[in-house]
Amino acid sequence: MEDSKSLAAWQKSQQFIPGGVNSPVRNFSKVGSHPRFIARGAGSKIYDLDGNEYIDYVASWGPLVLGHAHPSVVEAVSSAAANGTSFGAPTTLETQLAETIVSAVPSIEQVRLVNSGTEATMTAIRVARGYTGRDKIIKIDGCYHGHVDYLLAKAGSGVATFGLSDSGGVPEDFARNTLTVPFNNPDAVREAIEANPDEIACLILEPIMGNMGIIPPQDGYLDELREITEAHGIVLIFDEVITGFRVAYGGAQSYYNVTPDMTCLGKIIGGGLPVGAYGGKRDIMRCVAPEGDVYQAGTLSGNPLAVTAGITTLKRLAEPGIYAQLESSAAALADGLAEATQRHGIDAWHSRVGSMLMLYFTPETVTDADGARTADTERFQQYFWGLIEGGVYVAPSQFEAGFVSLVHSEEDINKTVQAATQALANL
Ligand code: HOZ
Repeated sequence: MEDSKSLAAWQKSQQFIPGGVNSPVRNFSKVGSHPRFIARGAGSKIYDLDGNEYIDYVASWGPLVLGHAHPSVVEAVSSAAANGTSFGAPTTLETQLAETIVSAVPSIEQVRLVNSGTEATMTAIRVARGYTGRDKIIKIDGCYHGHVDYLLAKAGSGVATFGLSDSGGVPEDFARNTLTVPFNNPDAVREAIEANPDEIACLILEPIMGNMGIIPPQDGYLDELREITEAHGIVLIFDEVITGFRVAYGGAQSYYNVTPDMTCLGKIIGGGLPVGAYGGKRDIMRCVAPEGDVYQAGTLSGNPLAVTAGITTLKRLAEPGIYAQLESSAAALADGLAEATQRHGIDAWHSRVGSMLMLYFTPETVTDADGARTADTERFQQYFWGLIEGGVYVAPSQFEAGFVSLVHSEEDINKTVQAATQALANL
């Protein structure tokens, strides 16, 4: 496969950008090569500089549920741009997106728009601390909440891909108030709370782990977390940056019918432009400045282009039958992959919730981060290149989710299963 233009682009980018990329997991070093530089995307496909076409399951790491360059999004963003790209003053577009989010997401009575998921989680925790007057927080091993200093302990995504236990540059003092417990283990949460009575401000988690592959909550786990946190006055925060508007219009909290106190959003609500949001109960959100004393601000927060792309995307997702379509395309893909691993006698754990899916190369049943860590990353690397050769683009990491979008056709799914079957046969 021709890749000389991508290689040249990467050689140049490395001179000016660390690792040649603006986010570590985009670098292909963990699959032993250099990244493909993308020239353009259309629908379910992306095209690299060398003209190779791929069926894309990265979907910009989740946001592009409508596919690349969706005509309505492109048109809406173009006309918004013609009216000015940023004002640093309120627009009614922001209220429109906020109202849509409040009507869709059960836990959100008020919401603040920011520029990234990292900003959303960082601020939600600050608000929870301000609201409770407590300092300590509980996070889950393998959950990734962006690159916030004190949340990088035992994080997923790039931290897991690069085999780091946490990040350099974070003073021990910053992480002193972060307690980490395993996923799907409510007793571990109880123990952490008992050991730190009246000291825990919040428990933050991805209700479906999406940065360590895909790990769904076991039956009753989220309900138990809801009960425990409520009993101790601890703010329960769902990080739905990935799952929000992805597994259901109301996110994982409506899918599992468990309502947290606060929710963080990003990705899909920006329709492929930079955005984040945090929201929750009105009495908690009242702590945010200028109403309260918890400060958070941003020059480009609520940016008209990002907000317009978000509104246009959510409008489409609100149409009837959308989530059933995502479910049936993703189920067809997952079934095809499961059949292929079985046919070739390959140890694999297949995980899927709605249109998020993962194939782990492990004989284990993956229920937490330690289970995910048993996956054979060498095997993943070979599989990854088999897919690339077959014209299928997935994240260059065993620990990053795959996303099916509304534009993946039956033909795309069949071609993907064929490419995967060939890749598995060659392992
Ligand atoms: N944290 C994102 C993946 N879970 C990385 C996004 C990117 O590198 O673009």
